[in-house]
Amino acid sequence: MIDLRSDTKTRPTEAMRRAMAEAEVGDDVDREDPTVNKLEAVAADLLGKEAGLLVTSGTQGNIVSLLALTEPGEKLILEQDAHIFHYERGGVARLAGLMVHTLPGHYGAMNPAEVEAAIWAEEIHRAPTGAVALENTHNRAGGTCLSVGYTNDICEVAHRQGVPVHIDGARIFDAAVALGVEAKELVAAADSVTFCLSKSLGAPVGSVICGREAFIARAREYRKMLGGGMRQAGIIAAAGLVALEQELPRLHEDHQKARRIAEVLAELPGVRLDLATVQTNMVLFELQRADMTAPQLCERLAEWDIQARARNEVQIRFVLHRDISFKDTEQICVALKDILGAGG
Ligand code: TLP
Repeated sequence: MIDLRSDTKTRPTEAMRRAMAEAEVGDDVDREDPTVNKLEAVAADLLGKEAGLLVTSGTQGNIVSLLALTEPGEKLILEQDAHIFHYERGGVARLAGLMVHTLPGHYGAMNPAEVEAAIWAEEIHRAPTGAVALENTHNRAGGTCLSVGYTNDICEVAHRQGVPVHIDGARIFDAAVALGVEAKELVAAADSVTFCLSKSLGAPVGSVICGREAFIARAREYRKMLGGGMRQAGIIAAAGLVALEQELPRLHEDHQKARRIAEVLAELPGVRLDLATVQTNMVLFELQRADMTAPQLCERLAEWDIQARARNEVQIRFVLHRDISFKDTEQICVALKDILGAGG
């Protein structure tokens, strides 16, 4: 099966499995796991931050970061389509006691002036703003990138009022590759960043939070509180190290595959696709046809051994990743032309 549902679907490579089997391990709760320590140092170095912290998932990375940056009762400013808002079980409200203030975005980017206005001045009636969170790449916008300049602008606006900025960088390296910059430039002005080993990087488990030493020390406590102290976690970290070494250099290939599919799709009848959103490894489009809904298209693709998932009756997201080859990509294009070529 060719699985377009998510880049979370990848299986670990042979090199990852070997590294996991051979990993030197220890008790990470006591910071005795050399492989975890190495991954955290490598990650921090890649992102230009003082320290790193391995966590179980992107969701845990975001909640731990926000717990460490904020106090209960404060406000979290988010783009209205943010993953934290839509897909993380409302953890920021339940676990961190944060009130969410969402703002509209353009390709996932909030207007800095609106962010500035949303950071309420200290006043007896107002909840203080605890943090602003950005998402790069932006999942629901179709994998779009936030530039260095934009990120710096938001951080400047927030920092001027003493508010920290967290970046949900689940796919930050995809943004870096697509923008032709170093990932550390994209997060330099932010206080914390989470990136995922288990998305486009293809590792089986794990995410890493990076930031200043003092922030990471606090985050480590919250990770423990949430049950994320994983003991001999070097088994997981070993695959993460391989991912950073071997998968980072090939992320651009996933972007080429997404582009190829998007260009084919955009020409087909009843497909609404904004090619400007196709910046990384995702293809987000709508099917506006009398003869077929988005879930029905997924059913037809299954007949070609292609798995895809509709977001609703009209919208579909394809995600390209290491387990989909260029040959598979051509097969996807053939299937799409066959299924959607006629009618409309
Ligand atoms: N996204 C997954 C699903 O949860 C929808 C996907 O298939 O794209 N931030 C962003 C931007 C994400 O895309 C995701 C996962 C997360 C955080 C959460 O990561 P996990 O799944 O590791 O908790």
